[in-house]
Amino acid sequence: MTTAPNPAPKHPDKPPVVAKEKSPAVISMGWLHTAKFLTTAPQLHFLPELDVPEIAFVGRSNAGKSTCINTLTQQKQLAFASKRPGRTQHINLFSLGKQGVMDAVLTDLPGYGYAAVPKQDKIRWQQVMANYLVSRKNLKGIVLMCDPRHGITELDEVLLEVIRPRVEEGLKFLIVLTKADKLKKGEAERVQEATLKGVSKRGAAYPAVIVTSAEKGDGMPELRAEIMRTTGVTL
Ligand SMILES: Nc1nc2c(ncn2[C@@H]2O[C@H](COP(=O)(O)OP(=O)(O)OP(=O)(O)O)[C@@H](O)[C@H]2O)c(=O)[nH]1
Ligand SMILES: [Mg+2]
Repeated sequence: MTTAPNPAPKHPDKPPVVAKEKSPAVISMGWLHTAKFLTTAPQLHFLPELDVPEIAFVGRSNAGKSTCINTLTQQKQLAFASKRPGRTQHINLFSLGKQGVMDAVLTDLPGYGYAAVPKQDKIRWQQVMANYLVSRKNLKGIVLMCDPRHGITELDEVLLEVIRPRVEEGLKFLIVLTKADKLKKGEAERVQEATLKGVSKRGAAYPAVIVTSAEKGDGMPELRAEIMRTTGVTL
């Protein structure tokens, strides 16, 4: 009896599929993409008390806070951004978490230093912000956003003093230089170094300074990973 030769296998053995480890940049990008509007309030005492870590974005008006939140989360209109300074006038919270389970919150705060705002409003906003930064219990990190063409301004220094006690107690503090696409080549590194030197001279806890561009995406993977690390969320 003759036996037919074995037919060639239709699917020659493939190497086993080894699941690739996802990098912190990829994991944090997916996580931040889950951001949803949670609530808005004119003052701290109207906000719900939460027990998940919160990261606040602060800085001068027009520095690029709302735009940065949209870029980090890859959502075009989550936070209201505008050419007109003074666009954000409330404390806005955005929840993060997979499968609808909130595990952290991002906060977009009104900017300070906008000249065209009446003095009374300016004082009120500054008090709202200072009160939030000093008293919000679940606040785990502050991201100070600065336009590198202005650097750290006097008003930013006032903010540094307001948050100093909390930073000394262990609150994470990051400086983000925005709009890097508006700088000439090499200038970003120079401003980054000068900012670091300036801040550490003032005795603030040594912060990381990240250079970003919402236009080009520079620095976003680094900032996403840093935010996720600060919240302590692991996926
Ligand atoms: N070229 C460039 N423009 C940017 C970048 N980030 C923000 N902008 C622009 O800067 C302007 C202000 O941005 P916003 O995000 O509204 O600034 P904000 O800090 O939230 O301002 P307030 O809400 O007033 O405190 C807008 O016209 C943005 O398009 C960036 O990385 N590159
Ligand atoms: Mg804004």
